[in-house]
Amino acid sequence: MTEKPREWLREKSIAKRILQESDLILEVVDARIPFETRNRVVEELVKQKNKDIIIVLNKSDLVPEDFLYSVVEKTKDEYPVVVFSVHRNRGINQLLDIIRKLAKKKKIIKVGVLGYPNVGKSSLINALKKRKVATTSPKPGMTRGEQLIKLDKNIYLIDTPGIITLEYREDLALKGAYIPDKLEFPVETALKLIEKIIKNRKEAIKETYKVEPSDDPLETLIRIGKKLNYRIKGGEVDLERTARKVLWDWIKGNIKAYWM
Ligand SMILES: Nc1nc2c(ncn2[C@@H]2O[C@H](COP(=O)(O)OP(=O)(O)O)[C@@H](O)[C@H]2O)c(=O)[nH]1
Ligand SMILES: [Mg+2]
Repeated sequence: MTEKPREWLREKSIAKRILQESDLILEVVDARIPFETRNRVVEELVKQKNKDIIIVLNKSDLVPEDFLYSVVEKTKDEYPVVVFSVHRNRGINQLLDIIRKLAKKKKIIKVGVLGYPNVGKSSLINALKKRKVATTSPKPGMTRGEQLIKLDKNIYLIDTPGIITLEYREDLALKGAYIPDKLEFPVETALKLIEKIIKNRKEAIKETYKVEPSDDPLETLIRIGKKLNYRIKGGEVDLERTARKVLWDWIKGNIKAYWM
């Protein structure tokens, strides 16, 4: 179940190199789980290097305004924060203004775009550029290597693969940052996710699967599997298949749950 330490070192060195090169860091987070998708290790490195950082709350279209407001209130004393949605074209001009203001003081600036896999880094770059230059995908981990993208004559954006620090795959999957099909025990992870959803926004289960959520995550998973008619031989619910489906729905933003 443990991630190889080597993985961690490689990712950390990518983060370090990008921080070295960048004048400004955009830390892109998933607005549904804004604190879980912030990476304190990366933030600490940014602080050490005295670089500017902006938290970008992407996928804001998936959460209500009052939730966004609370997140901004809780974040803004520590870092500047921009509410963003690639899908709704929200926050683009605000972010461009901030970047351009900073660029005025310098000949050339490089903006490093960091964040967990699948938070929308490449989509955000395309939105800022107003055309498709970076590869996007609903599958976590699709951006390989770094990509330098020219925004203005003196502004460059650096697209990066998601920065993963030492974390269990299960935890990454909960953040939408790991492909569910590669999980050894998807049921375990799906149960953890369902538990969080039940605790924070039960209705989301009903909205997505048209089943009544139970307070018990396993019972809820079974109800979802029955509704989807995912069965194994003999008629029992196919828990693994149901678990993967739930995890994919979470990644794709089909489940409208969110928490601090
Ligand atoms: N709902 C929603 N989905 C988004 C938004 N931005 C990106 N996505 C989706 O998130 C997935 C991952 O996007 P991508 O840019 O490849 O993420 P990256 O791995 O961080 O570069 C894609 O399926 C996008 O369509 C957004 O503002 N709202
Ligand atoms: Mg990408």
